Amino acid sequence: MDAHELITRNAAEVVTEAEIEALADDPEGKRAYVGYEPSGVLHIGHMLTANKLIDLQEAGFEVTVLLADVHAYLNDKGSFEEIRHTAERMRDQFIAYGLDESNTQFVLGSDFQLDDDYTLDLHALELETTLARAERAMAEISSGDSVKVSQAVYPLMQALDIPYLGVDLAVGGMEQRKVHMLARDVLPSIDREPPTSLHTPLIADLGTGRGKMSSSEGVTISMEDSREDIESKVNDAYCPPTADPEPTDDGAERENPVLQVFEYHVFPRFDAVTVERPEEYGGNLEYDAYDDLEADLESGELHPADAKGALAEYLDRLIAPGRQQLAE
Ligand code: IYR
Repeated sequence: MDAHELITRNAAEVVTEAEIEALADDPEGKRAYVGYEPSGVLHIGHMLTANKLIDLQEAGFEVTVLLADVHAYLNDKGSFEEIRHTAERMRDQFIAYGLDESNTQFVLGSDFQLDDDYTLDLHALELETTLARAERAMAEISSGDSVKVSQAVYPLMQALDIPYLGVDLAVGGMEQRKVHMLARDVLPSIDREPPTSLHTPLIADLGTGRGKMSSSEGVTISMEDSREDIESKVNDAYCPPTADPEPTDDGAERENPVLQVFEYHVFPRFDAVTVERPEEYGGNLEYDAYDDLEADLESGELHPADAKGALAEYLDRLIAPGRQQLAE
């Protein structure tokens, strides 16, 4: 797979395509980053952007993981001391998950976001941004209903992190896109380049196929899950046997989260996937590519129960090192 393919595979969007092509032409030593509000234990949402960081490392990039302790504090996630403690646990989880340790720099937000220069630049961005724009940027990130001043500061700090960390590429889930668009608009006002960004897709809730999988609601997978937990969550997952999933009562679209987890979590990390089946049901199936598995599920060649059995097995393999690390 060439650098451009590694960078863009499974991305929901890149901004802009031309800027990504320039990075792909000479990826060696370029730096990409993702910021995470510390939560201690990795869940499947973290794993999705981490898979992209692993792709980028394979393409020649260096990677920064920002443990965004000040952002978590601004987003009302607990006392600063608690957040700092969980940030430390998170680092080891990312390494256990498969980020290349020799090529990953972990940075705490509070290591640079409280410096004088950063603070003055932040105030300059505050002068350039309306409250309405900051609020819009946070629509899919903020916790809590009422808008606090802290939530207007948050996206401006996230924008400023990009030049302060000296990164060439900002990576995040689609819920981060409005912050990155804000960054493109406001950073030139303080003589900084508009950043290039890449966004990963949102995965539907495992149980229902609706909305997005999240750690706070619905069913998710985390590094704390035992093999039995994974088996039971995957077994209960929504997985219609054909390409035409049942509509919801409100007519909203439903995704097939079992297929999405195969596509975004399993195939990027394994060269081939084996679905075990007893001989009387046709024996094992081997897949080198996600599309073939999807086609077989949709044609009925692959039964949802067999697909789920394989999914639990591969998810368990991805999670086992992190689970082990948590037990130490
Ligand atoms: N907004 C992210 C956390 C975050 C991301 C980046 I990229 C930053 O520079 C700072 C914070 C979240 O929702 O988890």
